[in-house]
Amino acid sequence: VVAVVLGLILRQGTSFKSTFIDRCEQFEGYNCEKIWGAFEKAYVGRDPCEVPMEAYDPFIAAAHFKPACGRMMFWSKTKDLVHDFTEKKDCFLTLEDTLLGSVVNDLTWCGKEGSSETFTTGCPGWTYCENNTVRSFWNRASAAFADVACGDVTAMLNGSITTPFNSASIFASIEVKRFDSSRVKNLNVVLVTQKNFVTNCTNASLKNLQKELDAGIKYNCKEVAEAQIHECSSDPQKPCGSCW
Ligand code: ZNA
Repeated sequence: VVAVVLGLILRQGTSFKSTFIDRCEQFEGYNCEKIWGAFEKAYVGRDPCEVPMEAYDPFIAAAHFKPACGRMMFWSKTKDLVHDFTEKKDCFLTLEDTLLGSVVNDLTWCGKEGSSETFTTGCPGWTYCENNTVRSFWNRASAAFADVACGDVTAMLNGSITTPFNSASIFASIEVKRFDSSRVKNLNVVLVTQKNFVTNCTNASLKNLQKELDAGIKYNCKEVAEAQIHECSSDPQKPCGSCW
């Protein structure tokens, strides 16, 4: 009994790291122990509300990746739909499909002052404090993903809300601002609509999106029914370019 309890305690302490390493090893050509070390340095031993996004710079440098021009997919308020689509159809890559985002997707983690451990409970929530461990990670990883965006870039936005382009979102506050016209040719917005959708491509927030874009980046918006996206992702016969 003692051994089992001890085992459980030890396993709890190492499970975050082993999940990180296992996910990292799905990608070829990276030193996952080194990437873990760089990641951990960002927050271990720190107040979990005082982790600025720059703390993850060494992780970003260690997990450098090659952009997939023309296939990069951004999203805001469409998390489940977009990942269902990218999982089933090998057309686009979201941040969560790359090493950068996949190692901690859907996880919570933080450190504590005076401790060298990684905790997965008792961490500050997304809005509890601005510079929290998890939020700063996504700010930094999103910035890195947007920095290398190239060719035609796609963004799946939610047409069932009144402000699909919300200035408080990471997509608006970080990613769009980093698209550089020397690399990005077009931004193609896929505005996902449901039955009683409240928004279309003439939406005021989408006007702001166009204003925010670096001069020289062309803009396109298309309303696409959510059902059409589901149909397309579940039909292996349909080629990438035919979904919208
Ligand atoms: N995979 C993630 O958990 C994640 C990914 C979290 C945050 C950002 N991202 C990047 S940024 C992603 O690759 C997209 O390209 C970008 C989407 O960020 P967004 O524009 O801020 O979109 P969103 O739908 O508002 O938020 C994205 C995700 O952030 C959500 O699904 C949540 O996991 C998290 N989040 C955002 N706001 C809150 C929140 N979680 C808890 N409370 C919140 N208020």
